[in-house]
Amino acid sequence: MKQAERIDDLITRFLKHDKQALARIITRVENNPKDAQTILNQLVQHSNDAFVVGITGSPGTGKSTLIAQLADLLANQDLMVGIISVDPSSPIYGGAFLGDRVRMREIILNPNVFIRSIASRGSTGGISKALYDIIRLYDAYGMDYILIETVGAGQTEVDIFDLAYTIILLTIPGTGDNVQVLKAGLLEIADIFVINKSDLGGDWDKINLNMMLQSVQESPDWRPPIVRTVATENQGIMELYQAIQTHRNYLTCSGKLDAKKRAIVSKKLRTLLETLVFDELVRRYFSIQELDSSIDAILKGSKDIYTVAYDLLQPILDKIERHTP
Ligand SMILES: Nc1nc2c(ncn2[C@@H]2O[C@H](COP(=O)(O)OP(=O)(O)OP(=O)(O)O)[C@@H](O)[C@H]2O)c(=O)[nH]1
Ligand SMILES: [Mg+2]
Repeated sequence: MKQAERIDDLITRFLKHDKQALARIITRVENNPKDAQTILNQLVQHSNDAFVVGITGSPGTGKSTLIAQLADLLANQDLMVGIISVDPSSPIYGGAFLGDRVRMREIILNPNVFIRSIASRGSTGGISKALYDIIRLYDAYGMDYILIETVGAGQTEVDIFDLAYTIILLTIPGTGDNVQVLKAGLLEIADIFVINKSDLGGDWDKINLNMMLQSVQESPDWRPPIVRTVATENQGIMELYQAIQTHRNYLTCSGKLDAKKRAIVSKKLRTLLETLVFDELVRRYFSIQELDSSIDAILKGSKDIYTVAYDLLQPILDKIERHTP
């Protein structure tokens, strides 16, 4: 009972835009599934229709610097911005989001801006869940924009492609980074390209990127714009914001935004149900020994994995059938 009152109190403060309450609520949702259900259920009516933007690119391309500038621009228009940084697992970059980035430390003091990091160590499913929950909480809190930073390598970026409405890909001039982008299959997925560090060049990179885009896209109804920025000097940030607005309008008018939102909820609900149903079935019907001996049978080559799975499932289906009128 006491626990529930404390959650109510936290939610009251959360809805009054108390950043400390937001931080505590995120922690409660991350750490305790029961609290998560209570909290998220109490917040269902609250949504600000936040627009979710994913920003990805190789390490050091300037993602954090750019996000800080973009957040500043949005906050100055009286918009509220929630930032999520998915920390790369490499210890070299891990945790660097706030540490030595002066702009980031400034931006966090802005009352309209809130930052949260998620460690990408651990399972991909874990990041996906944390991202989904924080996005939902930011939206309920009243954020207008949610900006997610991930390094475009490994598994993590897949999650933002699933969850963000607009994907921005950062490259930098003259590093062959474009080739990496092409290899990673990011060209087809990005909605907006940014050539950051344009103080170091970028004319040729823009032409190059344009050619690459033409070769992969046959007749797109959205042609990704290429924006050149110097994040450290706050140059090109307004153009980037306009490009985001244009993409947002395109998604809204074409019905793709609603379709995307539906796909996100559908996928999330399915994953959740899979876990719940599986856990419940294991709890009710399987013994650890039974599962272990099935694994032994597969390893010994006496049964194939599909047969084992169906053999395990069939008695459960029979039982359910017998109980269904
Ligand atoms: N010359 C120049 N340097 C920049 C620019 N933008 C960012 N930088 C510098 O590039 C370095 C990396 O910037 P970050 O914003 O930390 O890059 P990041 O992509 O977030 O890096 P990780 O999170 O570690 O992957 C910093 O020293 C920035 O000051 C730019 O437009 N021009
Ligand atoms: Mg960063």
